[in-house]
Amino acid sequence: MVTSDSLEFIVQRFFNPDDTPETDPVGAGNINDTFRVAFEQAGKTHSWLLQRLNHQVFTDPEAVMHNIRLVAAHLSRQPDFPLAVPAPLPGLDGRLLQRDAAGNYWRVFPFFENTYAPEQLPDAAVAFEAASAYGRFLGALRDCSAENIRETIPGFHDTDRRWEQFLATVREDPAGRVIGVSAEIKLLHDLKPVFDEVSSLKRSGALPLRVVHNDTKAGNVLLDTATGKAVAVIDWDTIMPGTVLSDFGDMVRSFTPDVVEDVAGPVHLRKEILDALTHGFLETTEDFLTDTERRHLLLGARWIIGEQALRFLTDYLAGDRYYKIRYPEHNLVRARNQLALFAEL
Ligand code: GN1
Ligand code: MG
Repeated sequence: MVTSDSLEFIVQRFFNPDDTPETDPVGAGNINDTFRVAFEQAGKTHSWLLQRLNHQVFTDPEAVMHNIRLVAAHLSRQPDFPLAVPAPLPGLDGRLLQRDAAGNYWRVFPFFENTYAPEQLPDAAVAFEAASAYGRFLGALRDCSAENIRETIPGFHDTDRRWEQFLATVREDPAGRVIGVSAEIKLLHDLKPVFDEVSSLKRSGALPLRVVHNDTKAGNVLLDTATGKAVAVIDWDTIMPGTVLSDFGDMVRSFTPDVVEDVAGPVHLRKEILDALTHGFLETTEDFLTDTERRHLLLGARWIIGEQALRFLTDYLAGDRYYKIRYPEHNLVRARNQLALFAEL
C-alpha cells in the first residue's frame, strides 16, 4: 500500500499546497492505486485524481504517458469530439510522472465531479450510452496512426502467448492449487478453439490494426449523475494497436452479467444488455467498421471472456501475483464467473 508520507510528498510535487489536502482512495481498479485529492479554497472544493502507476505491470511508465499525451492531443484537435479529454496535469517541474522515494510513479488527472462509473449492474439505457461513448471514442481514434503508439504491455491480447503461460503455470503449479481446479482447467481447454479462431483471423490480416482502448469495462466510462449522459472514457494506460473485437468483447464481459465480477455467482448473461451494447456500438461505429469486424463482434466477446477466465485462473494458480485480491479465492471466483458467462454466451 501507499504510505501517507509518500502521498504528501507527491502532492507537494504537483501542487505545492499551503495546507495538506484531503486524500481518499477512489475507484475499483485491479492494478493502479487511485486517490481523490481535494483542496479547500474560499469555501469551495477543487478535486484532482492522483494515481500511482503500477510499474510491475506497466514496466515502461514513460511509454504509457507518451501514448496518453498523443491520444489527448489527437482528440483535442477534434472540435466535434463529444467527450471530455482527461489530459494529465504536469508536476511543478513540467514532468507528467513524479517519483517518490520508494521509486513509485505518480500522475494527476482531472477529477470529473458529478459523474459515476456504471460498475454496479447497469441497466439497458446505461449500457447503450456507454457503448455509444466507447464507439465514438474509437471513431475519433480511427485516423490516429498505430505506428506512433507504443506497446505498453507487450502481447497484452496475444492469447496464444497467454495460453502458453497458462500451460506452464499448470505444469509448475507454484502455489499447489492445480489439484483444486481441474474442472476449471478442463473448461479452458474446451474453449481453446475460440482462441484459435481469433488467432487465425488475426494472422489472415482480415482485421484492421487500429488504435483501441483495450480496457473498455463498465468501470472505465463516466456518466453524468444527473442526466446519465456519457462524460468521458477514462483509464488510457492500455491504449495500444489492436482490434475493435476486444473492445466490444470487454463491454459484453463487464456489462452483461447479473452479478459483479468479484462476487461469487451463479452468473447469468442479461440478453437485453447485450442488445443495448450492440445497438449503441453499431450506431456510433457504422461509418468506419469493416464488414469483417462487424460480423465478428460476438466472437470478440467470446474471445475476451475466455481470455479473462484464462488470465484470472493463471493468476490464481501462480499465487495471486498480478491482480489485487481482497479475499483468498478472489481470482478463482473471478475465473469461475467468466467461465459461467462464456457458457451462457
Ligand atoms: C484490470 O486495472 P483495471 O481494473 O482497469 C486489467 C484489465 C482487466 C481488468 C479485469 C492492465 O483492469 O485488463 O480486464 O482488470 N488491466 C491490466 O477487471 O491488466
Ligand atoms: Mg485499466
